[in-house]
Order: sequence, then structure tokens, then C-alpha cells
Amino acid sequence: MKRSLCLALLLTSASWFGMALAAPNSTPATPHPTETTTLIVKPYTIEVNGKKANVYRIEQPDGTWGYRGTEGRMFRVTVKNDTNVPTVLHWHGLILPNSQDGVPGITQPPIMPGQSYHYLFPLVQSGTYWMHSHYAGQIQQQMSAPLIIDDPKEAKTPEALLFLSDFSFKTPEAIFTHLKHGNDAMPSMTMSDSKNAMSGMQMNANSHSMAMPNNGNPGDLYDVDYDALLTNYRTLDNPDITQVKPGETIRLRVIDGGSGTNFFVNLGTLSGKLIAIDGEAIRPISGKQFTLSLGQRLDILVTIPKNGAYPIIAQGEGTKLQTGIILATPGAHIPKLSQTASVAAGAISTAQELAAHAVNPLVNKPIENTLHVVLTGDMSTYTWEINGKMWPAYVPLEVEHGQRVEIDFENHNGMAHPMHLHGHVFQIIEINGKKTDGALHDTILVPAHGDIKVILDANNPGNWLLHCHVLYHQMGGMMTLMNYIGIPLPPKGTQAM
Ligand SMILES: [Cu+2]
Repeated sequence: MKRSLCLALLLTSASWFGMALAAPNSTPATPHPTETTTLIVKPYTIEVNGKKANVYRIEQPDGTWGYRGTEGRMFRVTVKNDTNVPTVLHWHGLILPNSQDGVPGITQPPIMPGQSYHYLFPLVQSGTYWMHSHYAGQIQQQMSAPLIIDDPKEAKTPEALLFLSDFSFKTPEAIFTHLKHGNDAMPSMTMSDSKNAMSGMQMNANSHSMAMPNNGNPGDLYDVDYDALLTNYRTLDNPDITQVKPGETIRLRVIDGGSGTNFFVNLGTLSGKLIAIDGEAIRPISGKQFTLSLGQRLDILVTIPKNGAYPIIAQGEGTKLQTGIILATPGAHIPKLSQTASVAAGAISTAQELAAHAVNPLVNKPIENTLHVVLTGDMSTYTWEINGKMWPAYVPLEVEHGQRVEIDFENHNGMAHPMHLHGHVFQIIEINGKKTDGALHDTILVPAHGDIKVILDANNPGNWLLHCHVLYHQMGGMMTLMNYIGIPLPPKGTQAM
């Protein structure tokens, strides 16, 4: 059973690989080298606010967090589940065969405790990507890691990683139940949880009224009061310090790997150039502050002017909580940084998206199929829908292989939704009625009461999830499938997370 499954995967990948990578003038005899590794998913302990916290980590046998690969190579990876819970890993942003996408019930069964699962696919992109659990609420328990793919033709520059996340001492299930049923339903509370239940009650007062329907309320920037924001597993009490030299240009790779937080990235006294969004090159945008939503990535170049310490701070949308790293030259005085800013951050605007233009836009082609994606929800019942349906009662979005497709996202909520489509890259063409020759993305923040139009080429057959990357909205039903006509749909009731 297992061997035949592996063979099927190999055949699917191999034929797809031939299609995707054999450029007309390439020498067919040249084999594409294979990168082989193991990624171990395991329990991990970190310290947050002076307390031990049990989370997860995805690392190679030598302890390296996540993976760094090279474009043009086959990626052969064994994912080993060394936890006591089932899991599945999804390769966020990668264009790969549907069978390798890592969605439970749709592309594979869950990987049970102690078991391994083999993936094999070509790396056809380069840039900043990430991997994360697509099972239950594990993404909130830090079951995620960077996935960086180098372009072999590109010169190496010094880098700094900012893998941003949010942290709660509560379980994702407890948070979701609380969001759904309010204060009277904290399940199986322990002594230490009772304090968290208190902060849960403050959630009502601080973030927004959970008893009010979300529609029509423009002030909804987040749903959950987290205990801390993290960068590379650390709080600002003890941040990562990246050694730099005066005159050096550093490539910041910023990943929003949280479960419910969009971020403002502040460069402090440095000036930056945003050169890529979601791994795809854009015409550089200069600035001191940039924004990213859950699931998205930014590549920003900063030049170190002189000796010193340069904090790079990411503040959560709508909150005072902040996180980050420090770039420091040798011997520089390292400042003490607070985990809270003096003022809460506002809402992320569409300014950066309107200013962003792809270096390699999609070729001009008539639209052959327009898909409508209407986002609705109700805070009082904490239900979230796409086209009036909650997963798993979805109605698939149907495309035909080869079509140029437009997706019109229309958000009826007072809250923005970071919408992620698996297995494809799309280009923004309209933002709140304004036409643009925008950036390429795999995840786009659809503004509150706003709309976004994107285009893509349907050239990767399969069943591909389209969902909100706010974990609790996804749990609350905001998920559907883009189905290629002719590919059988998964069985009714499939959870897919
Ligand atoms: Cu959402």
C-alpha cells in the first residue's frame, strides 16, 4: 500500500516535473539534481513572559529550523511526526503537484504519531516561502518553519530572518470555543487556564464586542488577545540579534506565520526597499514601514549606515503588542526593548498594494472564467462563509484546465480577510474599484467592506483550497475548493484541516 502510494507520487511528480521544467532550449539529457532531507516535527519548549511554553518545531536532523533549497531541483523530503498528535505539512506558496500539497483528507491522510510521509516535487520558484501544519489549530502552536528557495543565478547577500508569529498560553481549541460560545464555555480549564480565562474576558472589552454582529463594524482588526508576539520563537525580552557590518546591505526575509495577526514592519532609523512580496519580485518600493498579512512574506533590503544597533520591529495590527529582531554591528550597545508599543497600531491600508507592481506580470490574455468569492460572517455565532456556505458545506469554484481565470473577492465584513489560494500564483488587477497592474501573490488581504480582483492561469490541475488564513476564521468555515473540472471532488464532510 505504502509503496504503491510512493510510486504514484513519484510518477505524478515526474511527469509534472518534465512539463514544468523542460524549457524549449534545455538539454533533455541533463538530470535535475535532487535535494533529499528529513524534516522532524517535534515538541519544543520556549519561554514566554517568564513562563515555559510547550509548542512545536519543524527541523532537520542537524537541528536546522525549516529548509533552504535551490530553484530547479527536485525536493525529496521525509516528514517524520515525532509528536503525539496527527499532523500534515503544507508548503505555503509553492506551485507543486496537487498530490504534494499537504491538505488532510484532500491530498493525503494525516501523518499519525511516530509515522513518516514522503513528498517529492520540483522547486520551480525562488524566494521566501514557509511550511506549516494544515491540521487542526497546530499553526497557533508554532508548528511552522521558514522555507527559503535560492535562485542559483542570484548573488548571495547577507540576510536576517523575521519569522513572525503570535502566541497564547490557551489551546487553539479553547480559543475557538470561547470565540464561538463566549465566556460561559471555557472547556476543561486548569488552574493556570483560569487566569487566561480572565484575559479572555478582557477580549470582549478590549478588541471589540463579540456579541455584536461583525457586519457594519469597521473597528474589527483582530479577534484574539494573544499573550505575546514572537519573532523566530522569541519575545522582545530576549530577541534574536543578527550581526551586521557598517556599509553592508541586508536582505530581511519577513514571514507572517501567525494564527491571527497582521503586521506593520518598522525599520526604525533605517530606510528599506521592498523588493519581493510572497516570493515574487516587485519593482522596489522605498520606505520605513511596510505591512504584511497572515501567510504573506516580504523581502526588504536595508543598508547599515554605521556602527550601532538597529531594531526591526513588527507591531500587530490593532494592538500595542510588538516583536522583532536587532541588527547590530560588533560591540554595539544592545537596547532594552518593550513588548508593547505606546500606541496601538491602526488598520492596514491598501496603500502598499496599490504601490506594488510585479516585475514579471502575467501575460495579457482575455478572461475566460470569472469566479465570485463573497466573504461574509457573523461575530455573534462566530461563523464565517464563502458565498454563503461554511466548510465543509462548500460549493466548489470550478475552472477548466488552461483557462485565464479572474477571481473577484467581495468582503461584506467589517474585518479584513487574508485569503490564500493553494498551488497557484495570482496577480492583483483591481483594489476597491481602482485598476492596477499589481503584485503577484498567493495570499491577499481583502480589506474590510472592500473588494479585490485577481487573475491567474489555471494550469495546475487538482482540488486546491482557497481559505482565510486567520486560523479561527478557517476553523469557523471560511474555506472552499477551486476544482478543475474532471477531477473528482473529495468525499462530503472532509475536514481539510
Ligand atoms: Cu478571515
